[in-house]
Amino acid sequence: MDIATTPTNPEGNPELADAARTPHEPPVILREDYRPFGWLVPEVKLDFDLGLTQTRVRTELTVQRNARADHAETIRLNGDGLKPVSVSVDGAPADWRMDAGDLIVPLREDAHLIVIETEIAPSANTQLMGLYASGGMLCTQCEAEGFRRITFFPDRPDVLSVYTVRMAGPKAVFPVLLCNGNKVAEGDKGDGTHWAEWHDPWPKPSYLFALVAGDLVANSKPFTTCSGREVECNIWVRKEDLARTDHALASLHCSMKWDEDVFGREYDLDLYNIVAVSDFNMGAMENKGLNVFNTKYVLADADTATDADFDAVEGVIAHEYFHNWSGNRVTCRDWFQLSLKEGFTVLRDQLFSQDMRGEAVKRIEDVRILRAAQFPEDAGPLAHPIRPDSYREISNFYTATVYNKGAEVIRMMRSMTGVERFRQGTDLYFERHDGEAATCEDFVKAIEDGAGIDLAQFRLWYRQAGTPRVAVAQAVEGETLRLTLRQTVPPTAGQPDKQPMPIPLRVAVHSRSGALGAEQLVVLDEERQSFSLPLAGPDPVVSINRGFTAPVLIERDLARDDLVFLAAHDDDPFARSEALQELAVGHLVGAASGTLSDEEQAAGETAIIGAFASSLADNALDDAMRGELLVLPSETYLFEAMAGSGGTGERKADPGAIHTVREGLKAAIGTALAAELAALHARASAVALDDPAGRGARKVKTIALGLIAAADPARAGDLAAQQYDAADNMTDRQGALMVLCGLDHPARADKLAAFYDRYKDNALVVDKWFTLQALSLHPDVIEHTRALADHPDFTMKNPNRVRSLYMAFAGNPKGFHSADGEGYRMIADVILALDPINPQTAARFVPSLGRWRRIEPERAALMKGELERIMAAGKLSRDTFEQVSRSLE
Ligand code: 0A1
Ligand code: ZN
Repeated sequence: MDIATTPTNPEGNPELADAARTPHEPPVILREDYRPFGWLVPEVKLDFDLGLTQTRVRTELTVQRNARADHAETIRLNGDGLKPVSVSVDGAPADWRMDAGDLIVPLREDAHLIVIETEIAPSANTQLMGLYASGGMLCTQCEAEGFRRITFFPDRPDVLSVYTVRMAGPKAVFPVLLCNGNKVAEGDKGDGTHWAEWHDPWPKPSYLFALVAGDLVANSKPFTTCSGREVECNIWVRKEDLARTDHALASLHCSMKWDEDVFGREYDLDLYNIVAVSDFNMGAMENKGLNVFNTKYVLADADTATDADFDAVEGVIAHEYFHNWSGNRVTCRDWFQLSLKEGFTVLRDQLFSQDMRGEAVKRIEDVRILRAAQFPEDAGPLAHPIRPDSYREISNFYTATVYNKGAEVIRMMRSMTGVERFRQGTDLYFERHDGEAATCEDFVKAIEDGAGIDLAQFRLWYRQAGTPRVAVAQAVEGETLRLTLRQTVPPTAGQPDKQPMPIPLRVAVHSRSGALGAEQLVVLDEERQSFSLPLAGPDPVVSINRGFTAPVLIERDLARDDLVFLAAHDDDPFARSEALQELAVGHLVGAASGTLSDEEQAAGETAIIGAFASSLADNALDDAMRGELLVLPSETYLFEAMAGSGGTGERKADPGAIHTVREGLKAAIGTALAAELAALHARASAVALDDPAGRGARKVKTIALGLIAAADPARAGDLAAQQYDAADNMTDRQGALMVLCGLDHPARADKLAAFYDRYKDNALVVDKWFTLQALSLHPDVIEHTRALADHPDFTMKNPNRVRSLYMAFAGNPKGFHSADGEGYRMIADVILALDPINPQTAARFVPSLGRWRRIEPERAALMKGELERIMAAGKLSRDTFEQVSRSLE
């Protein structure tokens, strides 16, 4: 069925919604059906009687008719799995009824007080949405539609209320009681229970509500804001984790300062609490004044966390902090506008991390993530614009498209206006919409007005899905180079025809003589357009999309030598790494498709080995950047390149062939550069943990080991075992184990056992132990993964653990794409087993199977067969139903 034409919307048309609400056909919500809610809820009072197995909630809603909405005789209060214990309006029992989980209460006057009592069972809540128990504490997750699992409420982001919350519970179980805003009162009842009252002065939508009760301790340090206000900052964790919270706290302070300096945003409460919980569906949540975090993004020390983990903690802490303005002070009108807060906040956290750790390497990493996660999404059945038009389950739209492509779209605006004018635009946005629930259109208009730029055509980026392709042709004309660009935006589900979009590209025309051309920005806004650019010298070589100014695929046939030249000499470090990637993609896709002659095969390999040799020898590079230049394109990205445009193309990706040629190239590099790689490994191994060059050294150390392993497994196994034994940090230990896991080396089992033994009490490190084995290049990876599912530490109830084993496996091309379909079957079984427990996490496994159309026919049939098997199982959650049905359309 075409989801975009299913005429059902529970807000706008309850009758139709009911008819469609069978377990098999959850209704489709349409963006164009948005209507303001009939009632305002200026004030909410909540009273919680807390217990792990049973919690009683008393809700007082002050409601007023919304003059800007149609007249309503009733109020619809959303509920999910709730039964009202009592409902009263203005002190008298109400004449309520239920409709598909929602509570409908008749209201006659313009203002009322509604009081509702509900009872919930936190420890039975395995979905981890609403109020749930985690490791003996209680916590909440309300975005997007979790508040309706706590109490009946208009659970939509355009209803903003001031919350006052009182909670009481047994002191021994819940010594710490936290909520949004500030604590205004507390007391002891003298019977073993205590209570606290919290007030949040900032009106907020229900998705930003949070409550935490548990046995926690805090690492605290105040931050003084630019206007001199002192903010108490706390990182709350279990006692045994306290020693690993310094990095999170420091990252929070850096974020607070950076947002003042770069975006002029000051924090607006006297308290900022972050709580780490072990059971969490996502990374973290920006609840006002009380962020709830997955422990993975809080806890870090050198013994248990890698350098990449440290970076991730810094990035997620920053992301949630930046939401205080881009998300909380200015929130979203409806969930179709999700990219308003997420795209903008991702851009803000990326810019922050660029400033903290160096622009080029961070940009390369972010582009790698975009290509690995978002490009495949945009080319597959789940493609959607950054502002989607319809959904059945909003949880399915927390995607790389809404987040990462959303950030790229705003980054393009910034590239076109320049940093200063962009800041004028964001200042105007925050000023104009502070305290409001805004739309993506409001954002674009504010940038237009504040920065003084016409974005009329640019708005297409919000509407059109699919990664644009830009074909590049060049011709020398006298003293200039004529650059001809042609764009195509591929057809995607429900969008067969596309219009050309403005595509900003930073370009420079270098000369093979060595002269480097000046950079300029061109904006391609027609289907086909030519630009005249000055020549820097003879034999021009075009460096295009420098810094990745636009999220597009560049298509061109640049001579191998030109790419080698750019890889060695381009003055933009990003462009250097791009040239190497382009060289490797062209070669590997050609090799996997069997279209290369023996000479081409040899010449390609020689060129890539030469480029790797230059990167190894170039003393001007630091190791962090060198590491980027020594990484081959991921297999997922190679699938995309091999499958060609739009998914309807003739050529299909062959995962088996891609894996073989990529491993073959690694082996060729490892053989040709054996001495250089061994020297690099030795040099890097001598750098101390706290040396400023230590991070880069640790990065190249394991990359070198991986290349050596492809060429000489026995030697690499010995080196890896040495690296493991010598390690005084997790980066080296995990790197050594990663390489060993892929080998049949005697040290493999020993080191895996030693690692488990050392860290068996640390859940986050045990997650790594599962991941290392599920991600490995070992020929028996499927059997290993299956055996790990029976390990006593494995559980389907903890999302981190499920992801550590199965998300890792689904991302391991060797195991997942095993030609007999065993990998596909395993992931389909996981989806079926997990769906009744945690549908949100189950649905996240569907996209890996959903790529079947772009894969060679035999594997495609196996993947599709598994999707059909899931569909036939019936009684699927909304989440999984939507993803599987879209993947089969
Ligand atoms: N707004 C959060 C992401 C998030 C979304 C849904 C969740 O529910 C399980 C949790 C977190 C962010 O962007 O960080
Ligand atoms: Zn976010």
